[in-house]
Amino acid sequence: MAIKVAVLMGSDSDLGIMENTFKALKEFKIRFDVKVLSAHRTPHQVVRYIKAAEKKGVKVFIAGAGGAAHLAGVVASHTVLPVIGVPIDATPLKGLDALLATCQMPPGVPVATVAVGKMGAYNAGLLAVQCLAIADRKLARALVQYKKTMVSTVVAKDKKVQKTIKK
Ligand code: RP5
Repeated sequence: MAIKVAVLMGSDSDLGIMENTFKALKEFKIRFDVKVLSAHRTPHQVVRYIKAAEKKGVKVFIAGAGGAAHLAGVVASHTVLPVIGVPIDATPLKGLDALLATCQMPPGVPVATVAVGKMGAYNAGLLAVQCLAIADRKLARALVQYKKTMVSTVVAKDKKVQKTIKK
């Protein structure tokens, strides 16, 4: 199966968070590429990577970065493929800096920005799966099943809570 998703991160220090993106992609058996590249420290390599990924058949980019997090925005400026941005809590501003830098894009260059940190990183993977599922019925069915499982999980949690409070 071809690589459909490219996951970029600004530094190796983002890996612990971005592993949550890998988790979501793996749950749906999506093959993905991972690359550490920085919008500020390796600007030319970022552009080269995007072009090579497009040629390889990548359909969605995910970019995680902290601080002045311009990685997702820069990726979006060089492609017409969907770009999902993951703001990472890497500075004393606790991710608020990265959130604003990732989501406050000018009209014409959208970045689908998820929540700061690991919840957002997981959802970025899931959102990429949802993008791919538009043209993949099997994947769409797997997503429907995923939602059903979520329902049963919450129902089971409720049962547990109900038992606990009746004691
Ligand atoms: C950002 O700066 C990276 O995405 C990372 O979140 C943060 C710190 O990078 P390092 O100094 O750990 O390389 O560009």
